[in-house]
Amino acid sequence: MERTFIKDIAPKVGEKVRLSGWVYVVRDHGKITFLDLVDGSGMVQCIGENLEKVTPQTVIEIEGLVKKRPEKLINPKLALGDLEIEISSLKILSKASEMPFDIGKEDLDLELPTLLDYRALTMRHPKQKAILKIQTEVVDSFREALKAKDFVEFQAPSIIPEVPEGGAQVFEVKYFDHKTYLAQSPQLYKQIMVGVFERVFSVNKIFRAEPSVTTRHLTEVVSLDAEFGFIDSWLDVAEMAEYTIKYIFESVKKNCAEEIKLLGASLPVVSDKIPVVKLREAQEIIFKRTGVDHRTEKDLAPEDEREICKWAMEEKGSELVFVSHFPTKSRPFYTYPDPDEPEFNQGFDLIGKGVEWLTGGRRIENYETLVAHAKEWKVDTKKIDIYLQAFKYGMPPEGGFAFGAERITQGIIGLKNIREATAFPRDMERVDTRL
Ligand code: AMO
Repeated sequence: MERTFIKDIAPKVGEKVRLSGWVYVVRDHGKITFLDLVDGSGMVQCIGENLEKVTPQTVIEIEGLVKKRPEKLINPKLALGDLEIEISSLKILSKASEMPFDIGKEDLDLELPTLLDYRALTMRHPKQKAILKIQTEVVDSFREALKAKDFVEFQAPSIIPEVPEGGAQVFEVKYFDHKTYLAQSPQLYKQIMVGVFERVFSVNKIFRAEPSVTTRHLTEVVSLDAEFGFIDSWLDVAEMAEYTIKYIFESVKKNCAEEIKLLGASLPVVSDKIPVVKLREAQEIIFKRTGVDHRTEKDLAPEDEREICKWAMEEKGSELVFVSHFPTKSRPFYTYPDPDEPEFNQGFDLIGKGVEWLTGGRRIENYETLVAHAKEWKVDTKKIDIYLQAFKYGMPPEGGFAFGAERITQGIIGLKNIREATAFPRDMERVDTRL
């Protein structure tokens, strides 16, 4: 008999099927055993008499009859909670050792280090799987949103010769006899690609040598990057970012409804138009609301990001807010200074639920200005030669943005720690095992 996926049993009531999967929970009632069987597609309760003893996570193959459950035994929490399988035969394919924790609990309730120490197992819990499913949907829908706007995906390199974003947060790579870096952003490459396809995006790993352990920083991040030409203003870039994040929310709502429900999450509230404030305006608002005076700081502190989101929700009905116009000197060399106030630039962040989800902005497209900026920012122009070529030989006014996929997932679900938003988080203290 051919294997049936659990999700496909509903039309087979009254028929015999062969199912394979993992035992999730076992309940022994003397002669009768109840077990929940899980495969890649779903979960179903199975019942058998005088079965061989099985432990949670043991991989089995069964044959049995698909039956409707009696009305009062229907489990409304399960997608297939109105069905059960009456087991006629059971074969063990791979026996599982005794689990180090009870995986059958509604909530795992493990401390984060334990959750990660047993990552191969904890990810099998329905709520952990739900997080990873949402993360996948975030990435898929980012792609879909941009393809619908004629963006072309490209593959950015991971080994780069120069640091585009500035700062010391890079991993050096000994590359034969040369010094190179793990890419902290595909920034320069996506800009080059605007000269090729006009509208491009990439889904890449980026690497940040974050020297601190926080609830929102990883050292390896899935970066969702976009870049496009022929813009009239930086606001066109913010608009595209807004369209993209709203598309992602709609897709998660539509395609991960079960997961959202299981996690008790609710999608962020966004207004028709996400509010936009300049950094200095945001700092003024924060000062007025809290008395905290950060009005001369060059960026928002974490508590400022939380406060400006509170303001956006209370005053504008949006859990997301754009903050623009950071001091030109505090942002990377390629960011476009505002002609009306050149000490501030046309770069912006999108803050969601109190955390930065995205950075973007208009870029300098004029070759001479770009070279002058690179020098002023102490970027070695010889090492970014192919980048500069793209600008010397015709580049339209352009801009772009990058979301951190884990930050979006963390925000949508309301996870306390970003490490839960990804399968194999890397940080200063962990590369799979604790360092
Ligand atoms: P930035 O450095 O702000 O911008 O990164 C873009 C987005 O990536 C995510 N992110 C991180 N997430 C988790 N852990 C980290 N250590 C981490 N670092 C970054 C954040 C952040 O908003 N080149 C620009 C983008 C652009 O202008 O297009 C850049 O790299 O969500």
